[in-house]
Amino acid sequence: MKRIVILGAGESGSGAAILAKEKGFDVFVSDMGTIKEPYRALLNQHNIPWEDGQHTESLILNADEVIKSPGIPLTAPLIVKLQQQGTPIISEIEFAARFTNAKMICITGSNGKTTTTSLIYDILRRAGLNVGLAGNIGASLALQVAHEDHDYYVIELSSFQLDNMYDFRANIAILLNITPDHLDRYNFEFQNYVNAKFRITQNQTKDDAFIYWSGDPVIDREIQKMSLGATLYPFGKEGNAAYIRGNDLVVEATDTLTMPYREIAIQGKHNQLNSMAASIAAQVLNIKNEVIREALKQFAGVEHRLQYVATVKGVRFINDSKATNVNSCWYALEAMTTPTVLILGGKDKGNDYSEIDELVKQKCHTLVFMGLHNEKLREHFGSFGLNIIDTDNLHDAVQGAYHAANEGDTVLLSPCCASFDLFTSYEDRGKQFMDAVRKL
Ligand code: UMA
Ligand code: ADP
Repeated sequence: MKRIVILGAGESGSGAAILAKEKGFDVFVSDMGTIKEPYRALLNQHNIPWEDGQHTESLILNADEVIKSPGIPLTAPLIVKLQQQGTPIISEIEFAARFTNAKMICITGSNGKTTTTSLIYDILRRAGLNVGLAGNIGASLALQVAHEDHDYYVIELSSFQLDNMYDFRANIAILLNITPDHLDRYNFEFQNYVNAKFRITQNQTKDDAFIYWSGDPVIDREIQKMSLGATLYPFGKEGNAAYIRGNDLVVEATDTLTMPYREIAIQGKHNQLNSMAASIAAQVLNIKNEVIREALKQFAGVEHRLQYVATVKGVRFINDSKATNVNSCWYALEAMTTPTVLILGGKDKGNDYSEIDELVKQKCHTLVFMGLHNEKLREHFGSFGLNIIDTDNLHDAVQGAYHAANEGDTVLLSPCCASFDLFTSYEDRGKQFMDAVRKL
């Protein structure tokens, strides 16, 4: 019997273990940390042997194939050892896809994945399709394939998941943009990260669609270098499969849809692009324009992404906690229409803040640093002549921002950084921010 070892028993690994067990493999799960209770219970319920607190090499190096959780870096010593001895290492998505005939609609990019994935999922559900939402969002693909397989999956793919995908084929692949992120996982080489993103196109044929933002210089440069098998649907420029003409969003991938972009519920330039990508995917799937139009009008967006929280004594508070890199903060600042107090900081992933210099100078009068290591922020923004408030906790950051703001201003939490220095996740950071604002 083929032995499959699963490394990491979070959402991804526990789902993969259950699917592997149900498909009759000899399964073993190993987690370096402590397996969280719900996942531990799931493994026990399915009689799957596991260990935590260590990776016992003698139980792992004898695997025929390893499924690696996306949070484990490729440079982890055990992964290097497995690679050296030639053991195939795949991602949970690669594994799960072997056991379903569903159509795969996959979304990647540095920013906008969750928003676009959720919007496409919403459109497909409105169209009455039997669809699952998976990947870097919600329940793992593997668990859904094991227990409630669907006809379509809308899958958000992170570069970490793409890293270990080889034979997987996306029927529709969307690449929204590529800007520096997660460089700490890519040997601080941007090209390594770019290559991971482009894996979304591998194995595509002309029957498949590749939807991408034509305004992105990195995507544009890479496409010139490659020969892509898929039918191409660029968006963003007049004449593309979707673009802005005057005050209208125009989508003409397989049909023609025109609607005033003011009617799109999620606002901001970045959301126009996300809406274009989603609408093209929907047209390629032959979904009626009326359905797409209604979804665009009603889709409320996703929490922690430019989410309005409250107005306190004339000061608007916006929670953009999911802005975990510099480019997403750029779009948030770009969407600001009032003087702004920006709260930023956290776990720096090798950030280059110069991308937001101009917008910070144009729109912000105060910067509030919120993190355990604010030195890099102080060094970068210290000479801008702005009011700077240096904090190491959320309470002080919110209080400081509130007192620095004038009536009519906006306080924007858009941190450019991961949250793991002070919070358990970006959701935790966003929730704590909203709670603190509501208590003002
Ligand atoms: N672990 C080891 N050995 C190690 C390191 C970690 O065993 O060397 C263990 C940990 O102790 C832990 C488990 O691995 O128990 C966690 O694995 P994981 O970090 O891969 O987390 P999962 O719960 O499996 O969630 C993963 C994705 N997480 C990451 O990529 C970090 C989830 O994306 C995804 O929803 C889920 O699989 C299902 O596919 C989250 C995420 O933060 C949302 N993604 C990153 C992002 O959006 O920036 C990419
Ligand atoms: P991801 O899943 O790729 O992290 P999200 O949809 O969760 O993307 O959005 C993350 C952050 O990026 C939010 O702060 C959001 O306002 C911003 N954002 C959303 N779409 C885009 C886009 N197309 N380009 C740049 N920034 C975006």
